[in-house]
Amino acid sequence: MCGHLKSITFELNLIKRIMATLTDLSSQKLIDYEERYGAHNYHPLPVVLSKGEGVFVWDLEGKKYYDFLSAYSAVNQGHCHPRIVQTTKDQAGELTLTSRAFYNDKLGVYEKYITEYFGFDKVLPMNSGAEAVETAIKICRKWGYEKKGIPNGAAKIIVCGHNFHGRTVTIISFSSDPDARGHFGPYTPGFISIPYNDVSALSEILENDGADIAGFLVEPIQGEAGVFVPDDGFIPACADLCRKHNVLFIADEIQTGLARTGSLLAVCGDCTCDNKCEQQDTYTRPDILILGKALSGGAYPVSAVLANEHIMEVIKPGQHGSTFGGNPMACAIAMTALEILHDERLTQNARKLGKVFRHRMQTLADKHELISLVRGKGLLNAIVINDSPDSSTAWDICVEMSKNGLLAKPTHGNIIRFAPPLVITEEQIHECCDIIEKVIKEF
Ligand code: IF1
Repeated sequence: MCGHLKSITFELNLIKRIMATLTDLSSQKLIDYEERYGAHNYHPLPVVLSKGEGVFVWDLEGKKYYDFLSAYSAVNQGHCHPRIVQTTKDQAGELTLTSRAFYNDKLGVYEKYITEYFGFDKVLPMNSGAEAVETAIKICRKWGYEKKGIPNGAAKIIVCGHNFHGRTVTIISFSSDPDARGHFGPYTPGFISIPYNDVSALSEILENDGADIAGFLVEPIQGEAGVFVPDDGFIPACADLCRKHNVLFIADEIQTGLARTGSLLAVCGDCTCDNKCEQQDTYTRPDILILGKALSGGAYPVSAVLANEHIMEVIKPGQHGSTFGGNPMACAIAMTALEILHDERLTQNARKLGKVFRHRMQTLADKHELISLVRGKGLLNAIVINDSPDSSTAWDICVEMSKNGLLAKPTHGNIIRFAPPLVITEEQIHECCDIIEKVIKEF
């Protein structure tokens, strides 16, 4: 009976798709609509997706693709994970939003769950990643004045070159990307940029200027910069320096966290435990941890800032908040999304299949001049295409891969990022490597 229903649903969907192509809403029409009515702040690959399940997405014409972007690592748990879909449906029929003017019956439970999961005293719930980064900056500055004793208005936060932390005015104020910041000034002051992966640059600034520095904000692996993995000792050394100078170590794990890089958080290094961190002394613990994206498995915008009491207590009623932050939908979905990481051992899967993927890509790179470098950790990987960043080679390769049933997107012109949902199997990884190999060979 169940199988019968499934095939009817499938056929209905197929008919719907055929209808869509025959009527007004063909892919080209929808692309034209975006062109005509939407702001041109993106340049998408020309596929129009209308369905997702696990590692797969389908376009309007019914063509099936492996998703190797995972909405920039937001769908680590796979598209439309049945447990997340069920939680969303259940909660949508109960209560969606109260604002924080009143208590709701999910927030406290979620706060207990997520703080125990990551081993922090407190959480501040927000929605988008950029909001969570802004929140961390506000907490850090306030801590600087009220706990460290920095003169009011003088607090500085150290950031790294080629960072990506979001798109608000304050965040782009410390971006080094001309597109991200150009003509959006005047810029927010109070940030000092040092090169990424440069411990001595951090040490020097802290020695010379440490008294006015409140925090150091860093991505444990730089995503937008093209999956740039720092040297092994970089993160622990930075954390040690911060501790020595009474500076908050702030980790933006919006993209790298939640099993993506083969550990629960990228700052956990080689630790494979997948919740309730038990090795807090051995591995680097940020003073402030920022999460987003996969915290909802892609079903809802959910972000969070975690810290211990002596830091979080600087925020008092009326000093920060958001209409949607901590809403019951977000709380229910986030708990399910975190449970899935643990129950399906996605950390371990990402670690194991990441090695398989990089090995296949390295073998390919050794044989083909078109690939000059393979890098990454867990299932956050990239290949560098041996052509100028101004060339269209990487874009053309991505278009060709999409025709062969695999979706990935170039970044910085000549880098292709590969980040499939973490529920992918070894067999599927090999099939995807075959597709990439075929396209590279024919190129
Ligand atoms: C876009 C990249 C990924 C992030 C880190 C904060 C945020 C992000 C480390 C802000 C967001 C996104 C946003 C997306 C492109 C994307 C991205 F290419 F820019 F680098 F993932 F790879 N910190 N990253 O990666 O989170 O406010 O977007 O929820 O189109 O801007 P958000």
